Amino acid sequence: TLSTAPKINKFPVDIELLGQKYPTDDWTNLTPKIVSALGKNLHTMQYHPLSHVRQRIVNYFYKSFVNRIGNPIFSVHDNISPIVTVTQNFDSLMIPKDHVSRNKSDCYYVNQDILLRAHTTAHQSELISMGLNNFLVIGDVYRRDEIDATHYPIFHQADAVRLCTSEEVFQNVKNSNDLKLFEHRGHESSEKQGCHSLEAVKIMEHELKTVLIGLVKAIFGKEIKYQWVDQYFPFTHPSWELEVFYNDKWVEVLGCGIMRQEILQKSGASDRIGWAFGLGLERLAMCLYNIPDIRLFWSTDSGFLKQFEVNDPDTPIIYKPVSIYPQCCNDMSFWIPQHTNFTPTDFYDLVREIGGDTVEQITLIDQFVHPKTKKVSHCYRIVYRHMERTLTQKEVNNIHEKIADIATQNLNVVIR
Ligand code: FA5
Ligand code: MG
Repeated sequence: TLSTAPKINKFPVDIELLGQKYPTDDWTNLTPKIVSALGKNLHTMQYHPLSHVRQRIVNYFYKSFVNRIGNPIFSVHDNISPIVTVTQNFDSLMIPKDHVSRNKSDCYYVNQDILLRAHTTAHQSELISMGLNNFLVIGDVYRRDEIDATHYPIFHQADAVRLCTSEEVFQNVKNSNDLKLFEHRGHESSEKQGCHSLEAVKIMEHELKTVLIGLVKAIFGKEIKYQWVDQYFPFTHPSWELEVFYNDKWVEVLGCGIMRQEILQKSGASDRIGWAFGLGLERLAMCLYNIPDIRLFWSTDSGFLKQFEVNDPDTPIIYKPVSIYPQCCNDMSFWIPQHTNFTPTDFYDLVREIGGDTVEQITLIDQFVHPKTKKVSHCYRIVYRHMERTLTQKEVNNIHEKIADIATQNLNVVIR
């Protein structure tokens, strides 16, 4: 018998994501919240803490790997669409058909063939097929997970791949003519894949671990305590995780390993050996800036974002918690007096004097010159927030009016 029950679906038959339509089916499990996060690209948003961490990773790779004439050899891909095929995310990485990570309960599926990438590793075999040997992929990734201080269904990863020829691997070994990358009829062991020579794997492993320790030291400083933990990934062998000691706890920051040779063979790079890693930007940023909760990265609260407004991503910043009480924004516009040396800082000082600790932030949001009178107008946004209690609108209005009065008297401005 035909079922007459209507199909319950949160979305219409087609769903539009990043400007493109996709059919839905009974695999579709996107939620409106996830859909609305697509395209936010926090990792490339100016001044965002995740963008500073991205920049520091990129700078480290640009500096550490240069060719003979001093140019960086790693290419950076931070703008690849997170909407990928099941083939990209799983099959191309030899993830078994019945692996738990493919479950509907773990991923956000657009339909049975398409999902939001669960890791930036999803792009590696395609980029290798394009002929790239050294590259970084940085972007947003999506996993169905609990929401707590360290887990969020959207986070950001940076993946790296480095492929080397036999000459490159053995270039620093004397009399290395008889050394080879590959071994015929070898056996897989805990140390290596069957097809690899032990000497090639050990040199690659050493470079990989040296690069990653250098990276965490470049980010956290020379004193950082770390440890390697053996791990399993379907797409690398051997594989490791790197943990750093932070706030009396070991925190896992990345997974890495020697790439499965089958992946290189299928992507047209069978004459090379490769290493790869994937790390979480939020994990690094939380340790680096002392950010206690992963949800804060999604904050649009200017009290959070303002703290990261620096041009140099190496600037040391320690996050200061924003009060949990709500903000209250009031704007103030005035004509500034002509023929005086009024500066915005004069006004900032006055506001701080009168508003005291209820003022969290002041920003000059607009200025213009009147076409006829040539008078200059400034508009300031004042953000009020008390650290210990909720301010009433009436209280805020009183302070705001007092600021207007005193500015009129002391700075000769004319409120508009
Ligand atoms: C991976 O995603 C592998 N693709 C990494 C990899 C790439 C290994 C290339 C080998 C070669 P994993 O699921 O462990 O592995 O995630 C990698 C990193 O992402 C973790 O170490 C962690 O820093 C971060 N991460 C994982 N899950 C979350 C989460 N729910 N919230 C925030 N960060 C997370
Ligand atoms: Mg892991």
